[in-house]
Amino acid sequence: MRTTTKCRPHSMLATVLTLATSVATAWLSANAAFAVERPNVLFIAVDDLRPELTSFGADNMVTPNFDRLAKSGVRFHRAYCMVPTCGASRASLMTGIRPAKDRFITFTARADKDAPGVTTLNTHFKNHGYRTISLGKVFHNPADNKSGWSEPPTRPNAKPYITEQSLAATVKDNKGRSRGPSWENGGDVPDDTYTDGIIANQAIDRLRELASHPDQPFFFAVGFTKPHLPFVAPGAYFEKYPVSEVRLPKNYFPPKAAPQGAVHNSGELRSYSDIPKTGVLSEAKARQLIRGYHAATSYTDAHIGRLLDAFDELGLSKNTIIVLWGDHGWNLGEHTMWCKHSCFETSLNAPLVFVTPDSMKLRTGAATSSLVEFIDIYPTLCELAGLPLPKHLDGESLVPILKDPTTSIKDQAISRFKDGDTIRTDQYRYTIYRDKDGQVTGHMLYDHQKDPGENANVADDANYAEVVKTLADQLRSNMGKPSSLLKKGEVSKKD
Ligand SMILES: [Ca+2]
Repeated sequence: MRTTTKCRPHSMLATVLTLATSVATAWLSANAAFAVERPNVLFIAVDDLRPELTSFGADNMVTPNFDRLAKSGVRFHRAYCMVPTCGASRASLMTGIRPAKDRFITFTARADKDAPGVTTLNTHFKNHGYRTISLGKVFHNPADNKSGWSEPPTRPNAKPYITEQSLAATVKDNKGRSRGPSWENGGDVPDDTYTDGIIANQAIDRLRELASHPDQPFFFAVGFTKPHLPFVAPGAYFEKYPVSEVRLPKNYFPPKAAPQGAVHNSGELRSYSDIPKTGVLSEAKARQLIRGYHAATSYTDAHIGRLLDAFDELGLSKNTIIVLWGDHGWNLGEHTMWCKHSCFETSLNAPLVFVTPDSMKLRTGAATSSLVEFIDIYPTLCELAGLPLPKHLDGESLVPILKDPTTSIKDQAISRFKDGDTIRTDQYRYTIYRDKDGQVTGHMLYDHQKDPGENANVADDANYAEVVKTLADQLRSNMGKPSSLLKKGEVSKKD
């Protein structure tokens, strides 16, 4: 076990607030600490991006722009989403509060419905004089927390498919939605034939306009929509991944002794017209999907590159923080599973990068293996911008890690999905499943020192009995408390 250096930024801030005579004074004090007054924030979300990027250790990816961003800041190799599905992950991140069994459950979860009255991240910046803008997919539902933006959110949407072949293969799924193939090679078409090219065009225009008002700080959220299914991109991005070089995961098999239901049926993928409803996908189909996901990742990478080019050209790096996050992980055939929606590492680990202006004197070009959670993004941005921390926040500021990437601020990352609650520590991932009455229906433990692929559940191995007991206690005492058990006026907080 690695030695943990505990930092408690909440108490540091509390000290600042005690000494200050007003919030405004505290704000100025905190900013003075970073020598950038009211820094802008460029907040980049990427839908369904798993940490399979060159800068995160991949040897098979073409992601020069994610890597360029990662190398100019601090990249977090062990960042975990709170819930591995779009709406719930984003609602938790934007409120800064933990999910629970009755809060932030599904892909349609909304912050303003599940945590009414909570000051979201964008609202907090708006309340402190920032111009807050949402372009693309930020909250899952564009109507969520609408009042927290200075203007109505915009979400350009191109047609999902363009080829005759895809259009002919489009069918209605069991929810009545039109579903075409899981992937499409668009051939020789302009990049803005698809949505992320359009988002980038609009984001660049908006960035130029924002930069022309230097007296007005901004919080600009740009949400890219790929590599989320379907994996569509112009042909040039598919050509970066020759078919003959596409590899299946080493563990294209279910884990040994995993509880029933831990490996799901990849339901989200099954609704696409080229995917059989049940059964393990053929290796040929698996290779098509892997290639498509990689092509869609490189496609979005190119558009992040265009946005970064504009950012550099406008000279924004001197006073703008960039944070980039994928909203959760993605299974690309590991354990024969696809999509997210599970309590395995591949569903929960997602990319997180912070880039700060040079004058803040924080680290650049560094990687950290500290365990962090997406609820930590909100307090981190507050501290960097010198804003007071709302009392409801469950996370911790990551600034100590941005100063020294060997620092740890917490001993565990805790996530959940539906009936599963899961804890990741330095060495282990342990998950407990319960039925609706709270009775335990199964559990699984993976020893990452011996089994980083999570291929053998050892929860019932007598040699791990003490580990299981310790982790179950640690999970119980740190997981989010259900909203139904909170007292009036409380928002979340663990037990
Ligand atoms: Ca997502």
